[in-house]
Amino acid sequence: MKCIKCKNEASIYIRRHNSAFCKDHFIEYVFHQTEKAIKQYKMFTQDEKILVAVSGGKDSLALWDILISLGYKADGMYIDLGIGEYSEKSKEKVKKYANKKALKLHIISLKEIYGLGIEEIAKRNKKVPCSTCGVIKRYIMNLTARELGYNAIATGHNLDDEAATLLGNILHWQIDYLEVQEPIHKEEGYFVRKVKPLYRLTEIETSAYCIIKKIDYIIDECPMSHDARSLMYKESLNILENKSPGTKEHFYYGFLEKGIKYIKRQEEKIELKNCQICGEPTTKDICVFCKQMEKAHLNSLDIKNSIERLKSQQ
Ligand code: Q46
Ligand code: ZN
Ligand code: ZN
Repeated sequence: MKCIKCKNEASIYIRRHNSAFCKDHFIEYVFHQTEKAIKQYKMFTQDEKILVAVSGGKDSLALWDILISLGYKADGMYIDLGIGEYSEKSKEKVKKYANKKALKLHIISLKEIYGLGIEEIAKRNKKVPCSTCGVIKRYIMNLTARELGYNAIATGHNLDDEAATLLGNILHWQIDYLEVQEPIHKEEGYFVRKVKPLYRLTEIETSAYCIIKKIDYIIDECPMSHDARSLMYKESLNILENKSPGTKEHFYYGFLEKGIKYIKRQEEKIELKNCQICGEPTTKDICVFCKQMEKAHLNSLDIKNSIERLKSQQ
């Protein structure tokens, strides 16, 4: 098979576009798809500062590398969740990448702050690890980005992730979630803008990008991940994609172009107060993060103080 651009031997075939590319033109394709996503949703500009949430996996490291290659000002943020060997290995991959490229990387470690990892914290507040983890990660990312002056938080969600989430949300008619399934959440008060610049690329493409660019990423999944449903949705979509290439893309892009406008309700102004413990915005008296930490007998302000320390080291 020949590359559609230069007619040299192709290295990768993208079935849904019926296109084959050599290595160089595949990288160009990846850049083009990412730029298209950034421009279409006005995610950020070359002058803005972006904080990339890096986990050590293929998607987030590819995202960081793509943004830097495209000339964006992107720093990394790694949250060490204290999940044994998995966290150690993934942290090493992220540090290795940042050092190699001489990029700025912020690290917040739960174990260092609390002496506990996510599993123990979740056990203490009687929640499953992923729900505790989600709350903690969102809180830390937002606070760090805001305090350190970033304009946007970028995450490595890809087309497979977004299509699977969309399928799950439709199967259960989760209107509240469907309304916010665009690849951008604009900034709101104290909440920093959140964007997903890789929503036009599949996970096979982000892995291929890392392999071609020799980016060393962690292949293992987080051992806490037991989300059988999301895996099932991904597998179902893969069956459809195999039979009819382009299904995932049509499904998600079609939703963005045609479907979401019927679902989005008039934006109601939600009254935000300041959390009585940490001062962060919340609809309740105490924010969900502080509630969780209170239940786990941990001081939520310790996180704020660590972020203050990061700020003073700037
Ligand atoms: S890191 Fe955290 Fe994920 Fe691990 S504990 Fe669950 S949410 S699976 S993306
Ligand atoms: Zn080529
Ligand atoms: Zn709070």
